[in-house]
Amino acid sequence: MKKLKEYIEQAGNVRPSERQLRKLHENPFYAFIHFSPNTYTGLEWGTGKEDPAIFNPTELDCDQWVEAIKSAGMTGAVITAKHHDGFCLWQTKYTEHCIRNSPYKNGNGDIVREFADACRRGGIKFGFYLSPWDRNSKYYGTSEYNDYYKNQLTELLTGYGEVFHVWFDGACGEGPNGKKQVYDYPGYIELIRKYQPGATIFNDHGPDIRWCGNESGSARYAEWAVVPKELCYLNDNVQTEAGPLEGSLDVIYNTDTDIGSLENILYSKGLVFCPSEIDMSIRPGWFYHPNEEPHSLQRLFDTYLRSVGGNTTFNLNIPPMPNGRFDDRDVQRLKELGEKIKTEFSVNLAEGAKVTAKETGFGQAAIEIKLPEQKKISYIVLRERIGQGQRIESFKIFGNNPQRSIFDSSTVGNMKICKVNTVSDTVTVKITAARGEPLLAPVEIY
Ligand code: FUL
Repeated sequence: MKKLKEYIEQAGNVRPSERQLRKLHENPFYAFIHFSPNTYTGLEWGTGKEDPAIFNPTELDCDQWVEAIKSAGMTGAVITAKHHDGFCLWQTKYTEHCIRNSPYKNGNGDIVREFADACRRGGIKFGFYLSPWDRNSKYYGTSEYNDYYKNQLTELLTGYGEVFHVWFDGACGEGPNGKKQVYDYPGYIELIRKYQPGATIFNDHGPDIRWCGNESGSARYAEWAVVPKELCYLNDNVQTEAGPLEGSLDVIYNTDTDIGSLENILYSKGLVFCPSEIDMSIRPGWFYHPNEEPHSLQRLFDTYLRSVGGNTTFNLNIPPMPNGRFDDRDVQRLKELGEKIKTEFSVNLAEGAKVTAKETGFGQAAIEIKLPEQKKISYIVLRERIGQGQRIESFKIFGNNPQRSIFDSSTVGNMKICKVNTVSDTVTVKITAARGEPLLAPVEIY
């Protein structure tokens, strides 16, 4: 029993790195931009055989992208410098399958540069996605490919100023020679740390941000940032000893219903801090298809509540059109989303309210917030002091009726937005289980 309690406390003390904490606190909501020959062929996965001559954005306007991104409240953006088709949007030295051989600016353009400059002008962060899967490169499937990839990574890491997020996925299909590649992830990570130590790295298995496991925008009921190292094995900062139960966690996937719950971590060989990212496109496809419509405002807003408000980050894709601009319908939707987020969270009713806190037992506590009068309440926002670890296992929220909770759930983490529909002058948050002392920032009520 003692071992169990000690281990649970250790789990509650697993902490983020500086760069992870900064990401969660300052840039949890950012944009993805999918732009490549696919924009001109209508494909989602290019073959790698596309003629660079088809790539010709005649009205490219990265400032338009940045303004639209900002209007939604996003603070950074990640561009597909290279997608699976292998076509490079910058002037790389390492392949001719790039913008140099396109008609864009007579082959003298560099869209990564135009985009990075626009981000800086507009005051948002710049990031990129360099697909490891490359259906064009002749090196793919051989050890030379890892050098090729690292050379390109170095160009992007050293030529475009500060990078906040480097995105690479686990997609690994055949290259032009029918061979698959063994990716040298540790080698890629080493380069990113060397040239851009502040950048968070996204991959299915960490190190800094992991894939949430779906592209439909849903976080888990229990979305832990503290997870078994068996899943996020690219994160080498293992912060606990092995769990007290004998057994093995060899089979754990991003797509599992439960990842960081006690059932798993008690069998783990050790825990790391690695929150998840929800990536979703504003439209059904990642690339632009003229016949598709943006998702409804309600769907996007709900996804925001469940991602940023569900202890994950949110990477929302907006695909430019063949002419190089965002579609007006997407621009409009982003603006509506930004306005909705602003209005829904404009007046914090808990400001100046009387707050009483009680500790009620190991890992349990209650906080009562008394408002001066009855108010209609739509959201209650909880935040753990995540810099010290993620601890809350379960909680309930009560309004005026102490017999009936208005919201009950599992994890809190960086931020939990609890959507409620009540009229009350009291809000009581009861932490019913936690991995050690629960540490909540002031509760917000809207
Ligand atoms: C996946 C890719 O296969 C899709 O094309 C898209 O880029 C998505 C964001 O990541 O791994």
